[in-house]
Parts: sequence; structure tokens; C-alpha cells
Amino acid sequence: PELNGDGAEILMKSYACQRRTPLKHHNAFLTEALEILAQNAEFNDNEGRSVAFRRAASVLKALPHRVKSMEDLRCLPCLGDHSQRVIKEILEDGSSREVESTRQSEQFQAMKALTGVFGVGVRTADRWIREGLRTPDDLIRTGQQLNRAQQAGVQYYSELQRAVTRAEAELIMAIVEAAVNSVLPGCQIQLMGGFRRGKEVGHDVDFLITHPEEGKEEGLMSKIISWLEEQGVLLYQKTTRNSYVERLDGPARSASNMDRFERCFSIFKLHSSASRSGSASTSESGSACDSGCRAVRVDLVVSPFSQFAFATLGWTGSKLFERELRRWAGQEKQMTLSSHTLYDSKQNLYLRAQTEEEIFAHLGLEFIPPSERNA
Ligand code: 8DG
Ligand code: MN
Ligand code: MN
Repeated sequence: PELNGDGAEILMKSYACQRRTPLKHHNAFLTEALEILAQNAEFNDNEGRSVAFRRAASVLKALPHRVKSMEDLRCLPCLGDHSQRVIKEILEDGSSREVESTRQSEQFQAMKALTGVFGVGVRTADRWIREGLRTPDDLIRTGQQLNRAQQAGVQYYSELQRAVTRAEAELIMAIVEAAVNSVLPGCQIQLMGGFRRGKEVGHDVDFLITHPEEGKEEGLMSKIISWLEEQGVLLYQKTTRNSYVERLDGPARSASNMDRFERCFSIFKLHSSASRSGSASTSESGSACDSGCRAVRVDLVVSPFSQFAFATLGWTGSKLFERELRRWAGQEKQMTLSSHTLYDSKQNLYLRAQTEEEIFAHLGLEFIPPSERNA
């Protein structure tokens, strides 16, 4: 195993969910490069390649020191030939030609701009690029057919590109609390995603809502949304009903990792003055976003109390950490983990949990706190 400066051994475990990954680390100059290649692979619909680069980057994020030479990488897991080549070039020349030419390429930049529109995925962006479109402006100019989400995405494009600050997240938290408390007292509301992991900014704000009396949470989302709509807070919302069914013979194999909670993808309207002073102002109604107004993406999820620990773990992220948890469960423990449940295929039973700590224990993993899940 590798020795660090003090001569102590660094034992780098191979699953990201076995490691502590802080938000701030020592190797951003390498991880940013590898993540460009990961993103490019995603744009080319090559998930395997993308995950390989993300795993490599994640290992470097967990190192307690800055990588200075290829020697530092001896005995580290998840570093494939390609990643090592890129790292070597950056260490020797200061940058990687492949990374820089990817970054500069018209295809990559157009994919970044178009998938950056809320409601636009890789497939749609790729089709538009083959039709000669490059930017969100091109979509408007050429009068492309857009669905409701994409229309909102184009309309609020520049606002949604701006990072959401923690202060704005707190402000939205206050609004969501007011909404939830007025439609169903006694609920628990949790800030999820990047902000729960300690990030100072995010691309959206994620919330998980539950009620300690199982069943009380049914139909809660539509009431919350009505309240928010009456207050004129919503610029856009799309609510999906809960479609989760617990099967006795274990979870159905599903192609997607999307969960089945009652949920809402939305865009909130904040008054800029309010987001500066920190006081919520929701009096003005209407759905336009004028110059004194700020548009922010908000995800709301409602979970039954019995699934709350799993939902909490599933919505904290990072995306790679979640992916690695599910891989660990399947490959090492013959279990199936989702944001709803944990199923043990050897014992043919669901393992219940009230807390995240219990889920890590079921999985035979050391508990990793949210602030160290930044894989
Ligand atoms: P950011 O917003 O600060 O940029 O990062 P984030 O908070 O980590 O990412 P996110 O895209 O908001 O996702 C938050 C977590 O929610 C992430 O770990 C994945 C998890 N998640 C689920 N189910 C689903 C789902 O169906 N869609 C999405 N987008 N995320 C989901 O558990
Ligand atoms: Mn988020
Ligand atoms: Mn989100």
C-alpha cells in the first residue's frame, strides 16, 4: 500500500461508499479534467466509460494530499489506463491535450449548453445538434417544439444557470415550511442533496418531507403545491404521484434508478430583495419573473415515514456515492438498495431501518456522514 508523507499507510478502499470524501480536497486540478471526460462520455451515451472516469476522479478526491507524481498513485484502485494517461500528462505538461480539445470542441460546448436547459436530456440535445442548433437562443429563434418543462427551461435559462446560494436555500426552506405546516401540521422537512453534504452552492434545492403518522403523508404534495400556487411562488411545477408498491418477492428489476415517491420538480420565484435580506416575501402573485425576481429550481419529495431513512440516504447523494452504495449492496451483499427499501436476496426479506446509521449497518459498511459523501 501507498505511504503518505508521515510514512503511514493509506488504505484506499475500492467502493466510494467505503471511503470518506470531503467537499474540499487536494486534487481539483486532476478531478476537474477527469470529470470533463466523464461528462463527454455521458454526452456520447457511454455510461460505462463515464462512470470509470468518475470513479477515478473520486479516488483522487479522497486522497489526503496533492498528487505530485505517478508514484503517488501506486496501489490506488479504480485508476484505469486511460485515466492514468491523462493524469500523467497533466503532471508532466500542466494539461492534457485530450481534455483541452474536448473542452474546446463545438460538440461538447453545444451539448453542455443544450443539456443545461431544464427539461432537456442527452438524446434531445443530440438530435437538435444534428439539426444544426447550438444554443438555447437557437431553440427560440427556430421555433422548436418544446414541452412545458423545456419552455420553462428556456424562459428562465440565465436565472437557472446562476448557482443557488445557501442563503437562498434557507429562504426557500422557510417558504416550504410555511406551506407544509399550513396544510398538515407535524411534518418533518429536511434539506437534501448537495446542501445536506455541506455545499455552499447548488444547481437546485432538494427537500424531503414526511409525517410521523404513516399514511398522513398521502396526497400531501398536491396540497403543498396548491398553497404555493395561491401564494404566487411557483413559476413551474410538475407533480408525479407515488407509484411504489412493495412486492413480497422483492423489488422489481427496474432499468432506471428513479424512485417512485410522490414528487414535484419545480421552479420557485424569489424576490431578489428578499433573497438578499433573507426575509421571505411571497405576497405578490403571478407567474412572470421580472427584473426584481429570481428563479430557482426546487425538488420536493414526500416519503412515507417507514421509508424515510432510505429516502434520506437516497436523496443526500452524491450521485456517485449513491451509485456505489447500490453496487456494493448488489455485488458484495446480494441485496437491493433503493430510496424506498433494502431487500436481502439471501434471506428473502426486507431489512427495515429508522435511521441512515442502521442502513449502513445492514450493508456492513462503516457509517459515512453526509459531509463525507462528496464522492
Ligand atoms: P447540486 O444540486 O448541488 O448541483 O447537486 P446534488 O444536490 O447532489 O444533485 P441533485 O441532482 O439535486 O440530486 C440530489 C440527489 O437526489 C442525488 O443524490 C440523486 C438523488 N435522487 C434520487 N432519485 C432521484 C431522481 O429520481 N432524480 C434525481 N434527479 N435525483 C434523484 O434519489
Ligand atoms: Mn440538488
Ligand atoms: Mn435535485
